[in-house]
Amino acid sequence: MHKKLFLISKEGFAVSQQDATSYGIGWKYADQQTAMPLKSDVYDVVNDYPAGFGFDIGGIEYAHTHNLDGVAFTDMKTLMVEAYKNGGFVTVSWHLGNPVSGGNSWDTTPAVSDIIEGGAYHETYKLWVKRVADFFKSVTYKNKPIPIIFRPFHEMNGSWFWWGDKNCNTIDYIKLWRETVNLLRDEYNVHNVLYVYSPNKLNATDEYLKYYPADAYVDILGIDIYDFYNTEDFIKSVQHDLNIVKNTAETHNKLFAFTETGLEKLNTAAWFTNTLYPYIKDSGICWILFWRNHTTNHFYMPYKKQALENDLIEFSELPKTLFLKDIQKIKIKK
Ligand code: BMA
Repeated sequence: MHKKLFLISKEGFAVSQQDATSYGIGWKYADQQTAMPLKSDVYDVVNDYPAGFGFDIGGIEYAHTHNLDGVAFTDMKTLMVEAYKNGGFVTVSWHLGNPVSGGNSWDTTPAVSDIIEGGAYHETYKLWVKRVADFFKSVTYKNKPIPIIFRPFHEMNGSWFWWGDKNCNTIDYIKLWRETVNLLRDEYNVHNVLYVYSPNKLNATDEYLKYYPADAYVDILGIDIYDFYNTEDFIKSVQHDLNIVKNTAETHNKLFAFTETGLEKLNTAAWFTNTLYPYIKDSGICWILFWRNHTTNHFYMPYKKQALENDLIEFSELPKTLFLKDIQKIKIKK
């Protein structure tokens, strides 16, 4: 998978979406067919699937049957395998609950120091990681676990999650990351994962590597930047931050990606072709992930008859945008 991502980055970038086949505006997978052709808002507009498929495993830690957004883990598994067997790739975020308070990811009760080694909730956390491990190992195609691009504890430089900046100290954050990787890899034998480090948009005083767990624990560098209805500010951040990520990736010999982005409700004309494309086309990212299409108040990709439908079609025809059919052509020479 690493090699394929590298080859992708030489041709352009893989256009990806969170929950692209899980649900969209006015439909959900659970009511659809079980194999390709699967429904997808992106497919309805551009006649092709995204190249990358994002999923979130929040809820798996409690052994829930559905994730925090109502997607059944059994369905998620099917959709991950469908994505992979058709030449796409799978990224996974984890909006996990707060192990100390029992609240959600946005419950900022301090918890990181309690779940790392020596903490009162360490055993609970180990069980949580075991559940993640069991899930990752169970997503198989031809009897082999498929590659998973895992992006845990994201946006740690913000303070909205319990693992974020003001809610834990950097040393503990790094310990948590390393222990998580060690548990997955060495204790629970998970070997189908690439790990992505992805801070949120950098503020003036933020240092990209402040929470970096070290090269041995990270495979790919990333950044999350949303457009909060401020085109100028968004473009500035995209240029500035992607440049830092690129330089850092070069020094550390890593691939890098634009791990989350979007403009909620897509109400800026020509957002894909004008606001976004010019600033990412030569950035060197291997993929870009747009967030989910939940409702008409919370969506990030055009659907049929949405105002930016034609803009997404134009975007898909630009030289660097790669959808599923484009990356199917990229073959790894053995
Ligand atoms: C956030 C929002 C939430 C969602 C979470 C995890 O950005 O979309 O509604 O629950 O991601 O997918």
